[in-house]
Amino acid sequence: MKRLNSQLQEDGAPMELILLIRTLLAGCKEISFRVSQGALAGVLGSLLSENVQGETQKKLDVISNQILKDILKESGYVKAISSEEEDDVVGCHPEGKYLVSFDPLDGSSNTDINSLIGTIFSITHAPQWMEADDPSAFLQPGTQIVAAGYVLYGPSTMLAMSTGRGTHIYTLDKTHGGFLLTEANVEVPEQTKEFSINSSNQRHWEEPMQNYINDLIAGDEGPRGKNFNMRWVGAMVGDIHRILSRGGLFAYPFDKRNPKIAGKLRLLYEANPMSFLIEQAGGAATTGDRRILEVMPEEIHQRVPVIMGSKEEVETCVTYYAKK
Ligand code: AFP
Repeated sequence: MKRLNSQLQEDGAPMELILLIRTLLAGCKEISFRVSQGALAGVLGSLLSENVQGETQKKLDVISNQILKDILKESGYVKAISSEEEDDVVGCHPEGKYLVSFDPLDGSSNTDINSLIGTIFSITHAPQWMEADDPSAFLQPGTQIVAAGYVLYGPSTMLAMSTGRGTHIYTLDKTHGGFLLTEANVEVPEQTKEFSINSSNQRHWEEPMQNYINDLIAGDEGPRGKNFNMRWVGAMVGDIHRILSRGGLFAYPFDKRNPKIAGKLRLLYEANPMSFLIEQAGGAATTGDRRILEVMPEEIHQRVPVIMGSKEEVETCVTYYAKK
């Protein structure tokens, strides 16, 4: 079986990027180990502190953030990091070539029920003229991403990653500690009969999303003329992994409750890396109005509405927004 290193070289990734990815994944392997220990490790439950977005942090979030922060700071390849668990950009090595944005433990509320969680990351070049702790270095659209992926901590630990030459899936072989290629050049089916959305928020969505989901739920008695199935993991990594594996549409749309917040999911370390993976696998990712990867970030914790997955289904959903 092919190892991660060989695939990265085959995809033409520069050596320093390969070394950075390997460093990041060494951190993820440690997180994977801690996650698998569960309650035995004594790490589950809430810390009584809140992160910048006002959510209660779980202990594992804090530990995972610390693991990644430490390992990336020490590597020398990274100029700065931005993390869901850090209020501000963390400056690393002044000569580092790369910027890394990450959500150290996405879906962290799933930790207490022993369900899917994961680490999401994206890597861009670091502008050399900026100070290491300058947040504006991160204000680059997703089209500038040089590598992105997630590590899913599930029954097996899996990595989905792209350096811009297709999306590949690897599985962690815990016997020797390496990621082995288990699916090269993933292709998201263009059509689907499955969707993912937290429909408890339905009354707060804008009209186009209301109409679109109503038509899906109407099934073969409605305008779509076919029945759809629904799945919701509560962790974007889990839902996107399913969509990479068998197709589907994932949405976390704009919510009218707080018009100042454009959605729940964060652009830099959730929407962008997942859009990159989905597009590299032949799918599509949009806010409803435009391609997510072209959104120009205004701040590091920015949120965006997200609709992504099987290309034809995403395009169908967008037609409802066009009628707005
Ligand atoms: P947490 O990491 O705070 O659990 O949030 C997970 C997440 O950002 C994303 O991974 C899920 O798709 C989404 O939130 C779930 O949101 P709901 O709680 O509204 O279902």
